[in-house]
Amino acid sequence: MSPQYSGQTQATGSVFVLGMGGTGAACARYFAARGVTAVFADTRVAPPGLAAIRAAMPEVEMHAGQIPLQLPPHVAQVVISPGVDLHLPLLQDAHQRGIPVLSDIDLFVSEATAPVVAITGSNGKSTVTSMLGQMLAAAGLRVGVGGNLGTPALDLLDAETQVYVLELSSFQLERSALIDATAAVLLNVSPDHLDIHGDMAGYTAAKARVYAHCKIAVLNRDEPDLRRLLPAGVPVISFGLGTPGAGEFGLLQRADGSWLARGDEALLPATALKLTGRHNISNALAALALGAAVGLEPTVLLPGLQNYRPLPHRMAVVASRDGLSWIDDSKATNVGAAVASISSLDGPLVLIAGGDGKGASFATLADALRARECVAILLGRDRELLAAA
Ligand code: UMA
Ligand code: ADP
Repeated sequence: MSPQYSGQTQATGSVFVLGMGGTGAACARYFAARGVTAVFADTRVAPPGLAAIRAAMPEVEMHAGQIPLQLPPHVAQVVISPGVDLHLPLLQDAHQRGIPVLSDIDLFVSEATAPVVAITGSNGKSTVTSMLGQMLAAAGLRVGVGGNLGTPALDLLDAETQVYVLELSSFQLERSALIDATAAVLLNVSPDHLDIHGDMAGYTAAKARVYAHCKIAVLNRDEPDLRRLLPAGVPVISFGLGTPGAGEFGLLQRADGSWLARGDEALLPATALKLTGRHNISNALAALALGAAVGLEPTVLLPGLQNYRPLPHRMAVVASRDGLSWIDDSKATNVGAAVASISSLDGPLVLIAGGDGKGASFATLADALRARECVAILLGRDRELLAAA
């Protein structure tokens, strides 16, 4: 069921908040500050946000362990966290009664007065979000950075902030109706979370919502299938690893190496980035394109880009000895991410991989390993499926 929106985000009755994790706790602080009464529910018996919700709203009505089948009569709005099941009877009830169901992201964008940059994709979201945040801060702007990255969006709201940079997951996008970001990007799409979204069509449709109401779309030229997801007539700034056309971001090949560039303007040698892998050059170009979409010249963004170091667990070199490197890329939690990282490394490889495949095929991972000298140590839930591939 898609979120319903009736034209208002400020409730006149109570709000029913589904989910008592980080998002639920941020909702409690948000509604408490605005004098709005709320009811909270979560299927978990001891949800992690319980204490924070009680601290913000000491007298609040809470349902931990089960979610009521129907809404109380005084409820005028439902706010739904990203991890909450969309098939709950309570949501059917809201739908039948015409009560709007919104996400915390909907509440956030309806109140944010500064430009919002919305970033999604199967891989590279956290990198591009934190990278752009650092670039904007180094350029002297007051910037709020969060969303799926960690700090719930509502906790970022601040009248002094000059630009917001939000990482959005497919779950947040699927539960949102109103996101009218100043600049939006869908970095890439490869299989992930298929256990929840059902199939690639459902997952891609959720991701594409980032563009639905955006003012400027940032588009990855290296994923031609994404172009069809853009709304008609939206202005586009593109990025990709090929030679850029006028106003586009890309790589220029010169006698002294590859340069990040806008059109024919060389900006920064690729070797100046403190990052490994071509996927990270793509991430840097995406961040520059998003910066341009909120009106910033690339040159003011370069100091922050050049000093950006990878987040923990993203191709982080843990140790190097005798020509061997130990690399922690444990945030490669889907096949596309693992393939990008593996492809960015030369030489013999010992791969330690495993966990939950979330319904995806491992075929492209097997393809990436087939041609090279590799030993794989497989563990976790889907180790047998990995071994078979
Ligand atoms: N859950 C229940 N019953 C409920 C509600 C939730 O079992 O009634 C479970 C969910 O299935 C989920 C977990 O509880 O596994 C957390 O759900 P939540 O909605 O309470 O999550 P929050 O604590 O609010 O955190 C969410 C994001 N988590 C998810 O989308 C699962 C956080 O992203 C995000 O940082 C936070 O909001 C602030 O915006 C985390 C994440 O793992 C990092 N995201 C996934 C990813 O990156 O792949 C999408
Ligand atoms: P996300 O927030 O989307 O999970 P991260 O920036 O945390 O993405 O990166 C997670 C992993 O995804 C990295 O360790 C790397 O393996 C891979 N990755 C990062 N950027 C890209 C990209 N642009 N394309 C493909 N894989 C990527």
